[in-house]
Amino acid sequence: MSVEAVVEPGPKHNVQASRQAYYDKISKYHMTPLWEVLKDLVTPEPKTQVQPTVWKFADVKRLILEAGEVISAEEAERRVLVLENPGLPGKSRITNALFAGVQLIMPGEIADVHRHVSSAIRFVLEGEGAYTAVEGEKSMMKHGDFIITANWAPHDHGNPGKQPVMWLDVLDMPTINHFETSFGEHFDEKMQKTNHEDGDSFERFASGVLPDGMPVTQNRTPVINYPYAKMRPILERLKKTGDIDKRHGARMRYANPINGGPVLPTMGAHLALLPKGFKGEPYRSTDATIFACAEGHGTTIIDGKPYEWGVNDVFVVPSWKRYQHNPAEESVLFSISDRPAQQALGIWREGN
Ligand code: 1HN
Repeated sequence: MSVEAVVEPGPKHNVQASRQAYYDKISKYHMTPLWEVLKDLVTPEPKTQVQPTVWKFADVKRLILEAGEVISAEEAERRVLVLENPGLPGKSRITNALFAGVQLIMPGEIADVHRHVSSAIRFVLEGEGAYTAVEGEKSMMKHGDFIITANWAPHDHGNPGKQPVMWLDVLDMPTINHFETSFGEHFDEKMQKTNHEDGDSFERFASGVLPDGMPVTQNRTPVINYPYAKMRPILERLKKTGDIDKRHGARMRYANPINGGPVLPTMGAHLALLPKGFKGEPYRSTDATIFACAEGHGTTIIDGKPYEWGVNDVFVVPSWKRYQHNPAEESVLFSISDRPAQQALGIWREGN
């Protein structure tokens, strides 16, 4: 006779029924039993709804150009297609902590001045002749440029050029809304007065000198644009001297030049060159990471499955999922995540 056969169903049923009655009773007092949910709250490893996903630029471009016919930048305020993670439908986010979208600005359009608590970064995908103005600096946007719009920085965009211009927007908005600390406001003027010429903050703060007396405690970079034209040759230097990480390739971290910290307290970014023939070793970390391909094409194995990417494609690796990069030719990947926030809280981990 099996053990189960001697256990009477009655008492067990009574235990469950009496527990449920107890739960119903305490729920009226806004209390619930931790022991029923503890295993979901404290897991042996990070649990995530985020799904590895690739957004192919051919699709994104075709569809956002269509949005250009449906709504003007002015009406939309910001004409952005949200890259919504299929594991987080309706949540306007690509990872739990970060928003990502692709923005289009057509020739002759402007997106007028506003500011908000959410910090934003832009990574320029396609088109030339548009600018973004941030804190009085007007910055022309070119493919691969990495542009910072810090917490509460006034910003507006415009396209006096001839081509549609598209870029990746990443914001820490889900994090700001998690803390319920969102404020935002519009300015009366459509364009900021810009008394700082293009490239001013890069030359002023990232040239190995600083304006005398400048405090070095600022937790965000003073640089508005890290131009691809300045970054790309540095990757070439790393490659030439063999400074190639076995997991990440020849990789740089975008730094706050006044103290070496991350560009923003909530978001950090890297730029990596994956040499021809590179076979990345496996890596994982607790910061779910958004990648954008600036050059080349290849495959990234995420959690055992291949995801193919090419120029301007965007893909996301969830927290703690193992990944390996396999470029099919020399390639450059931009990446961004909430790593600085996790590190500030002492909860960031990496592994292989
Ligand atoms: C925003 O202000 C911009 O200024 C882009 O270009 C995307 C997504 C959510 C909230 C604000 C921009 C945004 C955003």
